[in-house]
Amino acid sequence: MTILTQACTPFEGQKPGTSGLRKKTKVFMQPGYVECFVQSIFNAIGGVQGKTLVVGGDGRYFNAEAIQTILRMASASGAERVVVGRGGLLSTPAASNLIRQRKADGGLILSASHNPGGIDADFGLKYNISNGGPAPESVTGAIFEQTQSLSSYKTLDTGDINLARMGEVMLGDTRVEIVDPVSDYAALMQALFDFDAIRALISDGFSIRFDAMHAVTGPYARTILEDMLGAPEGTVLNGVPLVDFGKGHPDPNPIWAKPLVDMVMAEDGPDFAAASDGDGDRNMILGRGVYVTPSDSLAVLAANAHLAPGYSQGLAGVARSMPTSRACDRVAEAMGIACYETPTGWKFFGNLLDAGRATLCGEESAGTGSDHVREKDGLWAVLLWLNILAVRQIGVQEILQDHWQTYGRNYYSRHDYEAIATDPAQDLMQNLSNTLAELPDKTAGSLTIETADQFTYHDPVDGSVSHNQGLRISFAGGGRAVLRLSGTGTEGATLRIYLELYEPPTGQLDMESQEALRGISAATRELCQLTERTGRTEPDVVT
Ligand code: VG1
Ligand code: CO
Repeated sequence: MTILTQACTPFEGQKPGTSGLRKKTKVFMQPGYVECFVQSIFNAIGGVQGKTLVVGGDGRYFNAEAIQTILRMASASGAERVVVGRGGLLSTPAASNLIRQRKADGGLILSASHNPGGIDADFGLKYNISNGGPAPESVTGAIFEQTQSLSSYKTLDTGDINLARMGEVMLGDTRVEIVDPVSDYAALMQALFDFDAIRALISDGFSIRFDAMHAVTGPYARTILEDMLGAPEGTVLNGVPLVDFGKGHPDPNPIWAKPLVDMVMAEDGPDFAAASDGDGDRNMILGRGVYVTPSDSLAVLAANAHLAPGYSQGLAGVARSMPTSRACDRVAEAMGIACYETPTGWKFFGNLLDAGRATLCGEESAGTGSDHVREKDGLWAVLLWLNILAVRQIGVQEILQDHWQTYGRNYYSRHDYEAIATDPAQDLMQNLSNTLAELPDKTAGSLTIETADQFTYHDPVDGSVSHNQGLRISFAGGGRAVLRLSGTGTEGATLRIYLELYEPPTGQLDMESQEALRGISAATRELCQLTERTGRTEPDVVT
């Protein structure tokens, strides 16, 4: 096997976004595209000579090919060991766990997560550091810088290796270890949760459904829910990972997982249902007749986590992304623990988790996790819910009611306006940003504005500062709107408008969410001149 040094010219736009580099699959399939990005990662982290890496992905179209490319390149650059999931599969939380368990130097995760897969859909690649978490901005910035001046990459003059067989193979001087993607992760879950209690709940007739959306969690959910916890066969729906996710959109929300929502809304529906996304780091929680917003889920988990063995000592603190509702803040306040507010994207939680300041973290986009790994974790959230339900012996609906009666209710919804042309979307944000200082005390729609600002994050651990992380507007009467542009899309711009209204325990707790938020939505659309600037009147996706 010979090491080849191939000349290359930089590709434009290899800039990691909220969670790694995401582009159309065909962009990634251009000759040299993956190679240039991977070499830039290696260069940015000081090379991989003698290092151990973890590599795996969500199984989408082009996953296997890209992994072979990465393995050849890791070998050509002198990596000592690469740990790969069998078949190239690793859920994002399982990859994070493997990086930590094996004390690897880092990992490459191939996924565009909740974005659809297939030759005409999306692909993604991201680098995680040795704590198991997504590379922080200092590293992603260095990677981007490398992509702009790269002139060559190194690879190996050899064919593909067989990823279907577990065990070790040598690729040049690099030891490639192909591991079962599920077992280490399942063992971690067993250490955190009371599997006996959950097994008893299920054998008592508590019925559950888990929709893996033909994405990576199928094998994990089957092993854990059906094999280890005794849920009947068929509990896991769409459990076989497919390269195009069965042409679905692997985003676990009431829009893209509608069949599951319809199921729990039926009279004879299951007691509990959940779904996860393409790479297994998101979760949607449902109970019979009820959808739990991710923001409420985080708050409920924070209030009840001590009921699970892994968290019986209590929580050091909680953290949420800025647009996530402030429901968990109230729990933290009542518990006397800190609550941190970070920008969108899991990479911002890493320092807080490493420093032991936060135990639980969450995002409104269906991401919840804890210090057990350094990624959000879909099945973990499902198991924590099941553990809590097993201990409390009441339904999801009752848990929510009880929560709202104790802490009040944060009505919440996100409205997405997708595939807007980039210029008008940026102008809209810029224009609103320019007027922020004048907004307090003005009225919009029927509401009075109290405060308006641009969110800047000061990382309390390493002192780094991240600017322009979203526009925040608060209204008299407990309402809030947040506006930001998505950093994971691959087509034009997606404007996300996050809406929130707080009702105290003595207030109205049983409104329909969209109804409760109507005034805030109208005021925000007026303020940002949505229709004038984008031609849009209604959101494409409401979650
Ligand atoms: C979205 C979500 C964000 C999440 C990110 C990655 O980012 O809003 O909360 O961390 O996706 O999730 P954006 O920039 O499009 O709003 V995953 O599961 O797609 O890796
Ligand atoms: Co994901």
